[in-house]
Amino acid sequence: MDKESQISAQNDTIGFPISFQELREVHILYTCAIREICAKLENLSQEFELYNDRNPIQHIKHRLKTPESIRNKMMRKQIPLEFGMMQREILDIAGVRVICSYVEDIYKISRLLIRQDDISLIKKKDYIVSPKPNGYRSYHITVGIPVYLSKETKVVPVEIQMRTLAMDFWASLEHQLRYKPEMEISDSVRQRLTSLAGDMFKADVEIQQIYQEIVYAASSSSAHSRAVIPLDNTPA
Ligand code: 0O2
Repeated sequence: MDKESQISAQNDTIGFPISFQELREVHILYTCAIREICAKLENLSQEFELYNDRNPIQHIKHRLKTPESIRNKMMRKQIPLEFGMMQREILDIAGVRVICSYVEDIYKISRLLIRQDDISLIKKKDYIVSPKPNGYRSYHITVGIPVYLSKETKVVPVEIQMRTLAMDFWASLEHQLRYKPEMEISDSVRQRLTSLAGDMFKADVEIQQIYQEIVYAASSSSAHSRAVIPLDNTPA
């Protein structure tokens, strides 16, 4: 399918009138915003690596929310199915997922990102400090980032989900299980999943402590003279 028919096919599933031109503009705008955020995250990660001899970001994924998923969310939240309402109310059309090595890296990287002059914090949900009842843990921030076009500048929202490898392992598999329509998840399986999320968080805490002990031992020995950027877990 060529790009033009792909966009018109998506248009059929969005559920409200939107011109081909508008759809293309949205696509370009949100894609640019994702690119800007990814570049900023990669820059921060590289600088961090220079001073700490390790990469705080394991990998970065991104996606544009599908028209079907946008429509479902608008219907679920009883948002009128209009183009303007979509732009105003749906703040996760552009999504970036950042998988970090340690819990402390999540807070460090998010703080460094938010304090950049052209970034505005729109909202923050800390599911690490306050996990969801099912055990889901992740740090979500929605930021506004300017996209400079030839005739105007638009501030575009991007939802950034930050997690450790363990949190991502759990969330990815739980998401797969939840969306298998042929499978009914029993209460006991739900409880096992929730308990597993807790165990994985314990592993996150333990591995971070091991890391900190190793760094502390290395920095107090005279052989290790490089300065290590101090880290803390204070949420942004
Ligand atoms: P997809 O396909 O990931 O885009 P809000 O936007 O804040 O008004 P919302 O969307 O409920 O309301 O926000 P929230 O709670 O921050 O969750 C948004 C996203 O977090 C979800 O996107 C998931 O990616 C992830 N998430 C939240 N809770 C869970 C969970 O219990 N398990 C898993 N695996 N992921 C979760 P979407 O909208 O589901 O879709």
